[in-house]
Amino acid sequence: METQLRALQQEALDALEQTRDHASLESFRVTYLGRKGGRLTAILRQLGTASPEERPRLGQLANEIKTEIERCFDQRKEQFATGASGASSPMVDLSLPGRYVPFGSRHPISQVMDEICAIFEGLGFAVAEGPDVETDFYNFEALNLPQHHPARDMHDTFYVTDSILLRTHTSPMQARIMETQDPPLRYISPGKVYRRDSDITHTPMFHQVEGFLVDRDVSFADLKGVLTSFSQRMFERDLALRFRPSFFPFTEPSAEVDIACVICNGTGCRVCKQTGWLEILGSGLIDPAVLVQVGYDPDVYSGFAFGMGVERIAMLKYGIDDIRLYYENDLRFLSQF
Ligand code: 2U9
Repeated sequence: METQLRALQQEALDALEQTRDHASLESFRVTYLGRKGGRLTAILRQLGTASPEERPRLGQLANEIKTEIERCFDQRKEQFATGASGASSPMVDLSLPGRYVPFGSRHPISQVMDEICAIFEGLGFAVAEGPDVETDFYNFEALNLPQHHPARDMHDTFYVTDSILLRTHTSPMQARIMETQDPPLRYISPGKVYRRDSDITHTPMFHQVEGFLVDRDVSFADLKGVLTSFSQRMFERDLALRFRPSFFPFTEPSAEVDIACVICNGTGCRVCKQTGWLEILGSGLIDPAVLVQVGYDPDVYSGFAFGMGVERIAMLKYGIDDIRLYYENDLRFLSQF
């Protein structure tokens, strides 16, 4: 039996040398060390047939051999785990292509909002974000929209209490800045705004970037220069701009700004409804009543302000025709940006 044990030890250690991967190592374990039907277990079972004088010595030898095979087995396993087996192991095949790791990207609205902010920062504007939950005072009163003013109806406001609401535009932040700082000031406020409205062109929450500049001798020409510069950078071409008279309670005079249609370049198509123009933002010179509200002397200071919907700008830039696509979390849409 001793000869048998020593032969098995040699055979097992040779076989271990031949293992090349985890699969062949496992098959080695089953063949030599397995509890049921393993070669060593089979010899140990025969111990009972040895003479009582021989049995302790053979038992000890068998245990030593088992421990040695197990030690070499563990060592081999460790070599495979660290890739140090020495053999040309198929464990690490450097020619295999890498595994695909799915990665996300910023939402198209966030991307366009960042782009708008970067353009205005390049024109010297600072960025200030404010709270989504506002007071009636900063959202309406400070912006020349007193209680019962008919223009409040345009905003379809979500009220939290009688005097607390979800902001309907980002201008309240600008009123807060004007109230606490002295001109010259140049700020933009990006962020979420809320209105009770939902259809193909409106969602109850959307994003705006609004901006203002206050200094001495600010004129409509300054507003035109800044917005022309912004539009040409945003739409990456030398576009024509059109300023159409309009009305906002916080600006006087007010103008809506159109760009030459980015699809047909002004000749008329389905997107611009044959007009050749696309509305991109609202603007105007800050109403003297707003300047007085925040403590500025309107005879010394003047300013301009503008506001745009980010969803609309992104729709025009990328040719998106339904605002709801932004908020359906459909990866087939989102992964295109
Ligand atoms: C202060 C004073 C005046 C901000 C302005 C607009 C014109 C405007 C809309 C465009 C589409 C909002 O996203 S939209 O629905 N905004 O047309 N916003 S002037 O005027 C201000 C802001 C702050 C203190």
